[in-house]
Amino acid sequence: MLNVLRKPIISGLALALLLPVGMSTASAATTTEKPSISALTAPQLDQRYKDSFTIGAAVEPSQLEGKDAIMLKRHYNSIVAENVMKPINIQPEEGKFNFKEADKIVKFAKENNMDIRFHALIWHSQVPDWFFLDEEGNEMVNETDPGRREENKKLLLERVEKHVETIVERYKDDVKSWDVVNEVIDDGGGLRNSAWYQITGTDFIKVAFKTAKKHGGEDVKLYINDYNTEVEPKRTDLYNLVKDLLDQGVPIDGVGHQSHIQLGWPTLQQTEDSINLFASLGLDNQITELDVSLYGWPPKPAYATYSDIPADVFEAQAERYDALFKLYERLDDKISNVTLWGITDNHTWLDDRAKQYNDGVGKDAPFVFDPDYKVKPAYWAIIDHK
Ligand code: 9MR
Repeated sequence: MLNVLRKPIISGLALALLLPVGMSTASAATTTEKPSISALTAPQLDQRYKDSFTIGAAVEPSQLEGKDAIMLKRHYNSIVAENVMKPINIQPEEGKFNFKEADKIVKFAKENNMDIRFHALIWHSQVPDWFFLDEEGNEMVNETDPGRREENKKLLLERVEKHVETIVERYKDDVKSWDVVNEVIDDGGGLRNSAWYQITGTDFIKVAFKTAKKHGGEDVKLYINDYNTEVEPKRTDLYNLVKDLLDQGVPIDGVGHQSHIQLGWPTLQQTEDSINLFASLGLDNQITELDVSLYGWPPKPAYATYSDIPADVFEAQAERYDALFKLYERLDDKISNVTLWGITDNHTWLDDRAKQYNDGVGKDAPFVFDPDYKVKPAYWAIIDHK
């Protein structure tokens, strides 16, 4: 690793392609004479933003010890499970709840005074098949008889109720914010044509929110969570859905913007407009899964290893983080939490994505801490910015 990042020699075209619209290559080239110090003792990120919002990290239970645990205690005052609270892990078989791994995260958070986000009660992915099988074991989505379809719908909604009730009753005193439904809007527009939707229409969403509020009480904050909430047609479709549900009395408290973003996409203006749009409905906003990928879409070509990533790319990422956190801070009356989808660059789902598109070879680096637990230029950008 570089100890001191010096003014990079920038290939104009390469960098221009990576930068957010409106960001000049000249501004990205500013020297950041900031040392790559240990993140384990660097100034605390969560304290930097304590007057604005909490700062979270997504974790696996295996990350609750060693250096990752030190990082969590030092820089983050909120936590979310990257996987272990999803339906397939919590209720793999009907009626057989498995809270072992989820409990580890809750225990760690409580011992360290961290807020907990629950991710996610209902999702179309990482959900066991049994939810969608009828009493005879047939797939409900294939049922054509109207009477049986009604029965199936009733059964699935009962299952939603039981799943949500059991989990919320267990964690309601510990978990503040809940992703009640995740990714219900289709990328191309409209509702995602998931099994949940095919069998119940939008009733699964209504039942999930109502059940969570009924058992969680007024203090729990309930979110509808999705990615690409900044861009059309998703943003408008999510807005229309949320508005419609609110008009029907469905207890939604906020929108979770996953924010799996890139150096140059989406624009800051799109991000700001989206937060303001949902705030105009009286809702809170949370940035729930932030990572700033070094790549566009698809993520190729990718750097093979971390040390192949050029310094100017880290500088461009720092510019991006700087602009983003300035925006979040300016809108902090509308944003209560910013969660990064990982702790350091040594563990990110984006590596799998980079590998998938580059014949098994590829490394991404989306966070503000490097794989060796040192701070990156992006860290200095958001800890220091004026
Ligand atoms: O980071 C998660 C990864 O470990 C899992 O394999 C993947 C399974 O789909 O889910 C990832 O987290 C996703 C999150 O739950 C919802 N939004 C998108 C996230 C990245 O794929």
